[in-house]
Amino acid sequence: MVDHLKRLTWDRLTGILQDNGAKSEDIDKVELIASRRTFLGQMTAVGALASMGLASEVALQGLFGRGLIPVAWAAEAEFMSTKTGMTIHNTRPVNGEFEPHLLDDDITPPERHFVRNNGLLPDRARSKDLQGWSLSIDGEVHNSLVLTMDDLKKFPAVTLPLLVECGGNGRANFDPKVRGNPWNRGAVACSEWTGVRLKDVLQQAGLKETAVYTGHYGEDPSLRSSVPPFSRGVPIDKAMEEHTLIAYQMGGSDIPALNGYPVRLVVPGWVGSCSQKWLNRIWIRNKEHDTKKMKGYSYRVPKYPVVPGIRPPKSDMKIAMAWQIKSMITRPTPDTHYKIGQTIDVAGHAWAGEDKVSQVLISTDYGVTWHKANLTQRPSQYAWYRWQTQVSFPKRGYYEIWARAFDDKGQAQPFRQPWNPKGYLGNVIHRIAVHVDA
Ligand SMILES: Nc1nc2c(c(=O)[nH]1)N[C@H]1C(S)=C(S)[C@@H](COP(=O)(O)O)O[C@H]1N2
Ligand SMILES: [Mo]
Repeated sequence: MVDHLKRLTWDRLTGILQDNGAKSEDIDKVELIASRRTFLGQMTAVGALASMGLASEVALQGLFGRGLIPVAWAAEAEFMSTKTGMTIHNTRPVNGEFEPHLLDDDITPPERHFVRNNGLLPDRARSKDLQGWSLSIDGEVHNSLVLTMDDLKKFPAVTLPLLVECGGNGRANFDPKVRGNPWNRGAVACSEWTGVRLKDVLQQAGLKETAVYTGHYGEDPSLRSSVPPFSRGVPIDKAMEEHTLIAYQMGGSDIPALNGYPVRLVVPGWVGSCSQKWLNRIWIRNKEHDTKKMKGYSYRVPKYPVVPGIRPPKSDMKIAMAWQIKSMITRPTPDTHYKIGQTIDVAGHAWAGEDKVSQVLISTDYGVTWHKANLTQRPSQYAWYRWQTQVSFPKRGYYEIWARAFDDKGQAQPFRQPWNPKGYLGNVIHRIAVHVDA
């Protein structure tokens, strides 16, 4: 708790520095000295603020320093209780994930779908009042549309298990460390989504020849007025793909407030930021969408492998799109104790963005030998695959179970995480600890 409050404080300070015109290089420098998790670091940052004459902000710092959250923010917290067992990285905006052993279900239940918010929860998500809500489709279309919920539900409904994974999932495994939410492995979910195909809606609007990209907008207010609304987009081909949905239900019920009520996009297999929540507008563009979150280092990775810790120029960055081969061990719970020779059920999921998973290999001897896990076919494209196997250990001691997935193109998960400046698309092999007692 204390850790995440310190973290919250640091994020707030970063915001204050930005609002006061500090350059991102300078913020980086302050952060380097401040190393966000230490108390001394926090104090250095407070000192920096004081020297900028921001006395009232220093007072606010006092509030956080005592572990208190301004009452105005408490409403945000109300919805966090719906996510039982979530590891919370931030409360404003809300960011939280689930440990892998809590994500064992083939279909992730709504209360275990991670939360990645850039801004604040829209009032409508709290009140569940559809009055005044509509979805507009405009830009490079022949007929702009303004759809109510009833209009939207006139399109054929589809229900599919689809994977959504934050582009930053796995960031905690980057070395050197990178800034941003320290997602470990749980910012991923394979929920059952109900909605309509984006393709069907775009066809009704009639795409012009000039339509090349989408631009997504939602109802969530930004954290600060100086921050533009969170908006990203996808190439028109991905928008027209039959698994790309405008969803209005998760797991057969309304989409949870924190996950985008009443309507969101689900662009499966791609970085989660493409899946706009609290959706109310899709702007069809005649060029690549060009908001802040599409540019610079945002949701971008180097075009070539870089020396860890070195930021290539912006011109050498490309947009992060589909995920790569990846797996997760959801059984057993890490650090479980077993007896010599006891059979241990090992299981998990594997997925590969746009590609197919071909095999999952397991090692219990630090990668010297490997054996194949049973791989079950997924129910549909963009759902994750289930794999399972059994292991046992003949001698007492500390052991690790490693899982490594391969895709149909021969790509495999790396043993060490390749580095990029913002810690995106992390897919290093998953290792868990087990103990065998005498
Ligand atoms: N309107 C809006 N949509 C958004 C976001 C946001 O902050 N605002 N976050 C995006 C990011 S970065 C991710 S990873 C997914 C997370 O979806 P979830 O919170 O339902 O798990 O939503 C995406 N859609
Ligand atoms: Mo994300």
